[in-house]
Formats: sequence, C-alpha cells, structure tokens
Amino acid sequence: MPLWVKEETGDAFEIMAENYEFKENEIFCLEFLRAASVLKFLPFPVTRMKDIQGLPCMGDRVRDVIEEIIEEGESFRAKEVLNDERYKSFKQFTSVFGVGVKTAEKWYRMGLQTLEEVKADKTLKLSKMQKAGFLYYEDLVSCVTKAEADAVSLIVKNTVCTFLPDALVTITGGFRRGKKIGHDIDFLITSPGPREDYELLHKGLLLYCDIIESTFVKEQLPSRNVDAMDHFQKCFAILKLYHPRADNSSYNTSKNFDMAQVKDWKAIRVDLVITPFEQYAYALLGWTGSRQFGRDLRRYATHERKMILDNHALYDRKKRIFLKAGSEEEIFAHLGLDYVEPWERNA
Ligand code: DCT
Ligand code: MG
Repeated sequence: MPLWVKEETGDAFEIMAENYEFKENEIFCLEFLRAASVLKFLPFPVTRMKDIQGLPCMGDRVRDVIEEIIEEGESFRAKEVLNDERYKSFKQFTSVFGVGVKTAEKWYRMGLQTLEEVKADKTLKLSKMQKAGFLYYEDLVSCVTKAEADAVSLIVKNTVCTFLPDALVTITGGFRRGKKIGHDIDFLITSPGPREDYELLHKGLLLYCDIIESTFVKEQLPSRNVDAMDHFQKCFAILKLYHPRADNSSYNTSKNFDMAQVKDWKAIRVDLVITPFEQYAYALLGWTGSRQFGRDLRRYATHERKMILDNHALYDRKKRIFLKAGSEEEIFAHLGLDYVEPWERNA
C-alpha cells in the first residue's frame, strides 16, 4: 500500500523491526515484520483504523504506528529511529559482510560510531570475513541484479558440472521468488550419485570462501525452532564476476588506455548450499524463502498438522514417521495445502 511506503525512507514497519533487531528484542521485531507482511498484501488501502479491524498481527505498538501514518501521513516513531545515533551506527556496521548485531554492539560500546572510525581503529581484531567485507565493501552494498545472478548462475553451473556431471544446481532465495535485485545469490547443489568432494568450492573464482561443514545427524528430528540454522554443508563466498565486454577493440587500439586502472569485475556475495539428494525438496522450500513465508509454514505445520518441518525433513508426530518428498508440490500436499508458487511466497 503506497500509504505505508515512503520512497526515501523505506517502510516504517521495517525500520521499527530493524531497530528492535538491533536491540536484540526478537519478539517486537517479529511483531513489526508480521504486520508489514499483512499490510503489504491487503487488497485495499488503509485509510481509517477501522480498516485494520480483525486483521492478525495488529498489536498495540503496531496500531500506534498505523495511527500516526493515517493522521500525519508518516510515522514520527519511525523517523525518530532513523535519526537515532545508535540505529545509524548499527545500520552502518551491519552493512559490512561478517558483521552482525553482536559485533555492532561491541563496536558501539567502544565508542565507535561510523565505519571510518572502525577502519581507522588499528586495535580492532577483524575476522577474515569482516576483512573481506571491508575490502569489497562498495561492491557488496550495491545490489545484485537479475542479469548478474544469471551470469553467476552459468559460472557456478559450469564449474560444478566439471566436478559432478550429474549435479543439479538451482538458484534459490529472492531470485527464485522473481525478485529483480538481491543482496546475494543463493544456490542449492545436489547430486543423485554418491557424494564425492567439495573441492569445487575452492576453485579459482572465489575471492573469499568460508566453508561450514555439515552437522546433520542421520534420522535427527526436524528442529522446532523456526529460526534455527539448518545443518547442510555450505559456503558463504564472494565471487569475482567479470563484466561482460561485447567489444574490446577499443582496449587494444587506444595506446594510452591503462588496463590496470580499470576494475573490470564486481565482487558478488554467493551462498552455496550442498544437500543430500533425498533432502533436496525440503532444502529448496526452505532456501527459496521468504524468511517470513518459511516461518509461517513451519508454524502452520506445528500447530495445525502436528508435524515438524525444517530444511531437511517433515516429521509426522502422530504417525511417528518422516514424510518423503521429491518435490515442493509433495511437501505442500503432505501439509494439506495447495501449492504456492515461488513468486507468491514473498510474504
Ligand atoms: N534461509 C534459511 N536458512 C538460513 C538462511 C536463509 O533457510 N540460514 C532461507 C530463508 C530465505 C532464503 O534462505 C534466502 O535467504 P536470504 O538470501 O537472506 O534472503 P533473500 O530472500 O534471498 O533476500 P536477499 O535479496 O536479501 O538475498
Ligand atoms: Mg538471497
């Protein structure tokens, strides 16, 4: 609804949610995120408080913000957050790859407020991930486009297939949901044959790579925590994507052209997730997101079906069996739900 979104400031609810995230207040954070999804998909504009009567996720804090927007056209609470020093510092700090709320908190407590101050402080011990985050900062904060995602997809597929010829490589995350831009590109990799090596994750094209080994234990029950990390082997990487050059004749003919000064590549954040073949459908459903859609689906499974769903499996607690699925359609069917297309999972 246009009412809720101001181009220059973003969504008031997302700002409120983020501020609570920075304060590690998960309950209030989720309250605003849920409200944002409910309002985003309302088929009518909200112009009076009566319009939100009976809607889910409209707690007092949320209603206060809605009331401000109805009366003033914008939320002064959200504006106050945007001008808050702590929020501004956390926003900058967490924009660096490898910096989460915990690190931001630490830096802020040390009296640091801007990224320049962090960079200038030589006493700080940065992790390998954070060093890469600063090194490629400009590239990484600029969004990944669909065209870049397609180019990276080709590279990843080609590379993976030289090692695992029958591998299945699928783009997940926001791009699978039809988004035109993203902050990273997510891939799922699986292969029906026996697992061989993860050497493919180490080959030349990676500027940075952090491999997390699989912690999956056979027959383990799905996690009940809707925000728990999964146990797949994965690699948080930064890939060097060279810009396509249709015609490079000008590079050759211009004598004064100094190739060394032209940066002809962009650093791109890529998540590679390796899954066993029989868990692929569950991993695909989980990694396609959105995060909120995944949470809602898992909550539905728990409360309405007495089942536990995570990125690995679906467990029926009444029958005490794992439900096998070879496709996302089968998972929705197990849950007694109509299939929801990836592009309809944005809330
Ligand atoms: N996900 C998950 N477990 C994780 C991380 C993510 O199941 N540990 C799921 C939730 C959403 C999806 O994977 C992709 O995550 P993101 O890349 O963070 O989100 P996105 O929807 O792709 O959005 P963005 O454009 O910001 O990348
Ligand atoms: Mg993503």
